[in-house]
Amino acid sequence: MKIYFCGSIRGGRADARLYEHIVETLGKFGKVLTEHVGDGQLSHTGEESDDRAIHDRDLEWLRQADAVVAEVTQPSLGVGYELGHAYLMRKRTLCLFRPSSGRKLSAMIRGAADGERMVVTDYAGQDDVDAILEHFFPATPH
Ligand code: 6IA
Repeated sequence: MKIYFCGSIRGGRADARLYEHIVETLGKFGKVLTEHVGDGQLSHTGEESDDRAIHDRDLEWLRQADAVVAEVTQPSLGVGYELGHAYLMRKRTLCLFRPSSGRKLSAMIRGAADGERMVVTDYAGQDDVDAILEHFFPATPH
C-alpha cells in the first residue's frame, strides 16, 4: 500500500506538527511517499529548490499511490492541485478538516466527496487521527 500524503507547505506551516503525527500514523497502513510534508523542520519558504522537479516528482508519486490522505484545514494551492489530480486519477482519497479552525472548507473539496472513493471527514484534532485512519484503510484493497 503506497500512500500519498498532502499538507500545506508554502500555504503556511501552522499545522506542521499535526502533519508529522498523521504521517507517523499512516506508516501503520503503508509506505508514505511524501514524508517530507510532515517534516517539522521544513520551513514554508525553504531553500530555492527546483520547482519543476518537485512538481514532476510529486505527480509521479501521486500516479503510483494506492491512496491519498490530505489535511485540508490550512488552505494550500498545492494541496488543492494535488487533490484535483487525485480525483481525475480516481484515487481513493481521504480529506481531513478541522471545523474548530473557524474556516469553511472549499466547496470544490467538500463538494467532490462521494463518501466512498472521495471522503471528507471533519475532526477535532490529533487524538481522532488513529480511529479515522483505521476506519478508512480496511476497505482499501491491499
Ligand atoms: O502550495 P503548497 O506549497 O502549500 O503545496 C503543498 C503540497 O504540494 C504538498 O502536499 C506537497 O506534496 C507539494 N509540495 C509543495 N512544495 C513541495 C516541496 N518543496 N517538496 C515536496 N512537495 C512539495 C517546496 C520547497 C520547500 C523547500 C519549501
